[in-house]
Amino acid sequence: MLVAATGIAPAQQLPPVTAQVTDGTIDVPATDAATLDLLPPLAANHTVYVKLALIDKVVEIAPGIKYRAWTFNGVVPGPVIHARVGDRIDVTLTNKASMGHSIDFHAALAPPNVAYQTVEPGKTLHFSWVASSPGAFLYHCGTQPVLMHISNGMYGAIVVDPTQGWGSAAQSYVFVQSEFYPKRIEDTEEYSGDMLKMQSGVADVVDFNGLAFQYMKTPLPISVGKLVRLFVVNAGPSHFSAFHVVGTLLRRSYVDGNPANLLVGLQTLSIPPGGGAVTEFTVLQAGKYAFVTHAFGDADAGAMGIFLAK
Ligand SMILES: [Cu+2]
Repeated sequence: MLVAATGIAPAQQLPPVTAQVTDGTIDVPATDAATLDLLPPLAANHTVYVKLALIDKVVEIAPGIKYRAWTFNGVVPGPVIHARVGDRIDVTLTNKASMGHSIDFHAALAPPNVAYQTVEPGKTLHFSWVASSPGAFLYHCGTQPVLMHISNGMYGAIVVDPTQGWGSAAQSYVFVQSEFYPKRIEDTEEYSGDMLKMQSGVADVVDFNGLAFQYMKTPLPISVGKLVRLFVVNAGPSHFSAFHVVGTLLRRSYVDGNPANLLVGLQTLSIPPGGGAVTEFTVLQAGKYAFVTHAFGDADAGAMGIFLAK
């Protein structure tokens, strides 16, 4: 595939996107929540098979807070998808949940009413598209009300590598920032989403990768003097991320993850809801380096973690 200096393949090279809906559901292997901060390996044959089951699932969103989530494959965020420019993304979305859902890929050029149509329970949608632009992108459920479907856990990251790759890094991590608006369900220990809170935008829980404070409890290892690369996507639904690593500068950042969108020497990286970025840094001494959204109300609500440099 021919690619311009922007890293983007010309749209006229892309095949049209069609979709098929069939009756019945398929079995999809469960996703291990421990894999949600890592890039999976690339597909060997330039076709990435993405099989996602829509599942209602109770997940922990903050220590002790059990939330009745709507999920892609039983995890929040959904599985990390990894492709490179030119790869075909072959999507099968099978609905085992109690209501209709859909999937909207920010990395794709596709007619939304075709590819992002709502799939009713007991049905399966199939479509494919070709990744034409490198970056760190959001995917999410686009069924109305989108505010509620995103707030309830229906989002994930897709990373599209540029044709020349990202270059070597000692560590790479994927972060999806998001907010939750929980309300206790009467006579239970569980929570569900509160639409009024979602509309007000005052979140009780803000997190990286679906669980508030998880990387405070389990710091992520990095190596002194070696490049660290982060793929950061902001699912929102409503809060900006002011991504910041305490004790270093972000040496290079790519807005939405396209290397043509280079920013250097940032203290804080702004990532809008529905946006993404790739950012790189190095630390020069061993220690504990916190990462936060510098919107500190949100850090206080759980969007903070630790890199442990050795
Ligand atoms: Cu949904």
